[in-house]
Amino acid sequence: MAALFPAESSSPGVLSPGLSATWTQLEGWAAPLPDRINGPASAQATLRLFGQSEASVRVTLYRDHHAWCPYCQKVWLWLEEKRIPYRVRKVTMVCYGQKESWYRQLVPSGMLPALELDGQLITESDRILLALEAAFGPLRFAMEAPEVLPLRRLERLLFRAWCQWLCVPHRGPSAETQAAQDFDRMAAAMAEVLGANPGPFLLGEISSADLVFVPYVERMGASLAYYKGYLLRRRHAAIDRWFRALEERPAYLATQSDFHTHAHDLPPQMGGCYADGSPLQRQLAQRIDHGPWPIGAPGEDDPETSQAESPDGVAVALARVLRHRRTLVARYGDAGDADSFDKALRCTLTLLSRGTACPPPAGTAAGLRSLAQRISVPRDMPLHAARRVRQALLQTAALDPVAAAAPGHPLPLQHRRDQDPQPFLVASREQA
Ligand SMILES: N[C@@H](CCC(=O)N[C@@H](CS)C(=O)NCC(=O)O)C(=O)O
Repeated sequence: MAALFPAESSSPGVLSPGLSATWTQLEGWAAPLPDRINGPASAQATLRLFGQSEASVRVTLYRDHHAWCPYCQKVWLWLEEKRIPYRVRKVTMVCYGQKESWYRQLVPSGMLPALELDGQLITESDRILLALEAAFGPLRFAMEAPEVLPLRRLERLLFRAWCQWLCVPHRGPSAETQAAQDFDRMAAAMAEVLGANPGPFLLGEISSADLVFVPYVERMGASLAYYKGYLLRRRHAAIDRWFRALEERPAYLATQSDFHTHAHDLPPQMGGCYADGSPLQRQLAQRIDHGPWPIGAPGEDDPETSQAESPDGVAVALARVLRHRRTLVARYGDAGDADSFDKALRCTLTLLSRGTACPPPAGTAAGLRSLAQRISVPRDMPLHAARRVRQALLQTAALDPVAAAAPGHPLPLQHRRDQDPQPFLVASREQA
């Protein structure tokens, strides 16, 4: 049995092929904690000051733990773009677990987002933005400016056309084609507005109008690639240009998810997402789930992002996994044999950070594959880091000496309680 397990390396920086690094070595290679309070925006931040004093904070944003709620993303982006100091309190969405009772006392419906401004509680994302505009001024154009109102209506029409295409099951090919054309026409209407401006944004420079479109257009791009084989950014150059301009902005990068996360979080939220089963759709879905990433053909633009990985991408990915390593071992390992998954995770991180392949203990492939399917962007880490971690998990699983092909636990379609944040929160409190 011992021969199946990689030995542990004892030297601080050098690894022989097949050896797994120790936790101490891995910690030495991880990126240091970033300055979440005054540095670039981050999904993990709970206080943002933008160089101001803590006493200046007038705003608390209540948003979901999962960093998935589209209405929360809109408000979150607005605060970041305007550089308004704020606190974050995170709440569980019903789809992921039990809603916190303290939040139900504050907001009986349990709906997110909510925001406290100078002690006043406000719900409904558009009402929140109006209140923020009244207190801090608009983000270039106000939500009710005559330039913005027709764009907000266009966003709703685009949203409806997306739902009609994505979320209606079992219709014939001609109705499917019609729904695709209807969506494409609405996307073309957005592209036309973008094309009418000299700048890349809807009204030239970034404004509240763009923030209204961001959350769902991001979800449209991801879900239509996965379920319909339709690449929104390739199809509409002006929308690609808009995303490229957004991806130059640290505020957007911190809130941006990826195709994999959205493709699997949307079905329970939307009441189902339906694949068209075309060869292109199946090929893209396979790549989104199993890589390799980026999912485009070599030499083509990456359909998910225009941003190259940062030089410390691997060290960031490593730091994010290390933060939760004990909880990950407890959740994805075999209850009676935590040691095996501990080693499997170290093998994965050794491959990730040193490029040294390391066979995991026998029988750990299913846990590694389950974890690969549950890395969530931006909740856990940024897009490029998630690709690295998923790839290392899948490559390590394939080296399992007895169960190399074992599949991971399937992702649920009706809920995502497999993503319950509670165990991670308990562990974070214990570490603090
Ligand atoms: N019209 C509301 C919609 C908010 C909404 O639908 N929020 C969802 C999350 S995206 C929610 O909180 N659902 C309850 C839950 O999932 O726990 C707004 O604009 O704020």
